[in-house]
Amino acid sequence: MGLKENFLWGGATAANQYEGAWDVDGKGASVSDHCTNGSHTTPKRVTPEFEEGTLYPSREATDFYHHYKEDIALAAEMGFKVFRMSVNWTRIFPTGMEEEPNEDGLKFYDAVFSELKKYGIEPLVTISHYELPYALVEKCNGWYGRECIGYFVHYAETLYERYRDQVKYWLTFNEINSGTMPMGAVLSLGTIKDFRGPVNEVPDEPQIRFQALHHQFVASAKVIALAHEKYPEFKMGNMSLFATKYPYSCNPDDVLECQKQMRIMNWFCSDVQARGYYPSYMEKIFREKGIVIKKEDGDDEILKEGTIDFYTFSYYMSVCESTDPEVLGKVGGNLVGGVSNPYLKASDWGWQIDPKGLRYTLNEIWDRYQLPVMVVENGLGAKDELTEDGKIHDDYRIDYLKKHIEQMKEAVEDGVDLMGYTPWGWIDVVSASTGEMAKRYGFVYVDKYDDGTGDLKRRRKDSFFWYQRVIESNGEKL
Ligand code: BGP
Repeated sequence: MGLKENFLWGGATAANQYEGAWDVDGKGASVSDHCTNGSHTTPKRVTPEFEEGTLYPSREATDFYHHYKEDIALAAEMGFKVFRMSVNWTRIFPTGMEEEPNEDGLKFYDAVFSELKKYGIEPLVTISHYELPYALVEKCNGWYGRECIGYFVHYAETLYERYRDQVKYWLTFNEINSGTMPMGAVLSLGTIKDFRGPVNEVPDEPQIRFQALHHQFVASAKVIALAHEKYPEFKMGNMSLFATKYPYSCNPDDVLECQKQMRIMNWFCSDVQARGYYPSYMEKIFREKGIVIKKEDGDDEILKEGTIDFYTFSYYMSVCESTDPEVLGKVGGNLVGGVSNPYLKASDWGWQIDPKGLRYTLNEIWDRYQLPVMVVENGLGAKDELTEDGKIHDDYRIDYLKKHIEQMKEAVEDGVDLMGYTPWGWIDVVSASTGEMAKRYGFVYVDKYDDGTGDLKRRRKDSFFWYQRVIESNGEKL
């Protein structure tokens, strides 16, 4: 059977981690621009004012802004059919609140899309990927403020009108469900008014986060409904961070706990976005957490009208859930909580590698929604070494991706309607969780380092040539 003939092979990036040029041609500051660098052991910090002498890695990132032609040529050389990117909200509306868009910002994406077209590469655009205007944090505590909905709709409409002939595939919010976790308050929801400090010390405020998420659901549904009404050629997707969970043991208590955590973390947001209403299981969970969602008249209708056409997600790892205090005390989890799985190995950043989990997840998603699915992020963040002759032998990355593609193919055999695959950070970008450059995912190496040095030269890693062959053979030659 194999993958579809028109399978969308490509790679993924986000403006805040890739573009740089943070204050060029009228761009305003986003939440990411206010984040310092960190590492696996030292969390990055948010600073409301910019500190003299501190490194803010998103500012230059790996400078797609000035390298887009070269980078798109590299993507084309690998045979990309699709190019996942995001638009930097503050390049179009520097504070998020302007009436008129910044023409220079719009022109940049005109140029990017026409370059992609030159090579027959389809853009896949995330409208909001951790790039909330910082001015909206100050004005209304980010997405906690209902007025964000209006600003976002105006922004999305501006993009639709301008790029209607260039862009067909859109995702509304990157990893919208990261707002269910405390750390989602920073990059995803921007509910950090007056907060300063390490990102892992951001206060855990479920009432605020889930209210902010409600505003994102309404905003997402509004722009999806608008697209369906005015731009019927558009295909609109969600984007969820899928952190697959297994019960740590077959103790029914663990199984039930796992089901609950799967619902809160992995299903809740996409249930709303795919089905058009809040799932009934959340009522009890909200009660337990003392959360009351304030809805306005008409919100329920909006959610119903704005459901997605296809389902996308990021997949890096899985984790286990346990109720046993002894296990909980002994076995640490990873970024997404839980406890680690004794059958799996982890990356240097503690993310547990689980290719079969991808097959399992694809099947679960397909069974639940019966919508076309796309894996829009996956990959191994690892330290790469440059050899003396400027090569990067990243066989560990090839091994990771190969095993995940194998499992995607199994899922297709299982009957999943899989549209495409865009591994994360196909070219090295700044890490979202730590702000590091050392955590690299790319097929293309960028000479840029954690102290801010580097001349931004691009180099093809071994995985570059491997992926080129994978695409050429439509996934047959792994
Ligand atoms: C996802 C984000 C991306 C990306 C990726 C890898 O959560 O959508 O923006 O960065 O994870 O994470 P990290 O960069 O922290 O390794």
